[in-house]
Amino acid sequence: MKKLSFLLFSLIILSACTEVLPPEPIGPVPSDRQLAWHEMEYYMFAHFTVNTFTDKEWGYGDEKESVFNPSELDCSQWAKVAKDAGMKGIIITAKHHDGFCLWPSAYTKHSVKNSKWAEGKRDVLKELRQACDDNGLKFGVYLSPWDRNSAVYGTPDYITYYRNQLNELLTTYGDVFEVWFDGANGGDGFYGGARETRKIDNKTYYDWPNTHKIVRELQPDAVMFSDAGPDVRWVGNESGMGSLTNWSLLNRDQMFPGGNFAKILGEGHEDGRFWVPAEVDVSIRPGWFYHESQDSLVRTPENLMELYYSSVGRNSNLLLNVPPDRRGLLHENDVKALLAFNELRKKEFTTDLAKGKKVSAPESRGKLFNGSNVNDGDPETYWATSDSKTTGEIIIDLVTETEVNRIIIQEYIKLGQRVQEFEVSAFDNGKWTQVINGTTIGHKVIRKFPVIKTSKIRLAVNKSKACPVISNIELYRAPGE
Ligand code: FUL
Repeated sequence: MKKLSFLLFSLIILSACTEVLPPEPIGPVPSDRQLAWHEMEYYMFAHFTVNTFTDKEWGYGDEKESVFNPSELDCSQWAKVAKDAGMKGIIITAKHHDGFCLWPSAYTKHSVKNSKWAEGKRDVLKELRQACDDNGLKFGVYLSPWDRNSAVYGTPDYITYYRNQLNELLTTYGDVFEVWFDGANGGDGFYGGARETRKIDNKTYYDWPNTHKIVRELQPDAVMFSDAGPDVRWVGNESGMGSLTNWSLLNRDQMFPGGNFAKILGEGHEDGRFWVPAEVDVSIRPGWFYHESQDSLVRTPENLMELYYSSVGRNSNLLLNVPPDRRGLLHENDVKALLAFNELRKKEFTTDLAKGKKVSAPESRGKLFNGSNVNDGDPETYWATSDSKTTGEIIIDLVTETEVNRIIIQEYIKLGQRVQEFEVSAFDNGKWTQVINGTTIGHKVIRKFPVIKTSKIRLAVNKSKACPVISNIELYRAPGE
């Protein structure tokens, strides 16, 4: 009898302790550099090279350096626009497939140093770095692995060349937040005058693991992007569409840049062994580079808003390309669209209706993890259930009948991505009516629904890999229906 009561007593103490302990992480979790990247959400891609002047998308590699000659290049204009548009950084095509370098690389003649622009004395990267610093933006680089100018492309010497350039970029221009490795690889090109087709084996030629080591060593805080990570993955399309089901997890060890993985990349792997979230790269114009003929084809602010929902709203970051024109400026039409989109975005999310409202959760993991953590504005606090539960619900009491048509939900991803199915319901005429349902959440989902008038909103997690851990819920009444 004594033994039994001791056992019971120990059990009670144990369960009381686990009630107050945070949940254990489940599966892979983001690194600090990835967490910082998740926070960025929306930033600019700047495609700029000889193509801007030759009106091409893919330069052959035989372009004369003299064609690169912007008349009014002003990186501070790019950075000011990016900042005013609500973006957090700029990634520049330091070298695209044509091999022309926007910085005076010591390893090639094919760069700004031999252009007509300022008699070869200026450096786009240096100026952009400064402009980013002046405007509180982060700075990132795209360095095309495929180089249609290089005579040694396709041989082992090219890998040394590529790494030398990477080294230059990562040691000369200060902190880099993202290094972008493009998957387009091999084909025909100038190749130092050979003018031929060179095929490489995507899987082995670049010896990526050793290139990745260079980035880790020189810029430990930078994330690396490619079709297959290692830190950030391509979303599998260039049309701005994140996947509704989107795991930030990937079995990246079975993949490589330039492989045929587009279908997998949208959803990721539910059982993925690595944290490799998706980035949506898309252009504000039909092309990646500036073409005068596309001045009238710039996306509208409304269309950009749709892109925002289908990227940031689907647990992805949005890398929006805004190509500088032949003057070396962002074109007036693009600037207008970007700034108007920012205004739309502000109107869409003006007043968080959940803020300050009473939140109840029938299932909570003790006081530290109760429902009020989801609308306290603190991303470090969260609602969680006890470990024995993989479902749970949380109710926001809006007090009076309130119009709502948008919801933002965030998981506390430091403990892994968990939710597999959820639904949002509104209290209406004495009963709950489903408003939306969904699968994954992750860093963030933003969902639209037709305006409802309700006094209570409920988030129910119906399926989760382990106890649900929700850090934030916001509700809005956006203009329109
Ligand atoms: C692709 C490239 O071939 C395009 O030119 C562009 O740079 C895009 C972002 O990636 O793979």
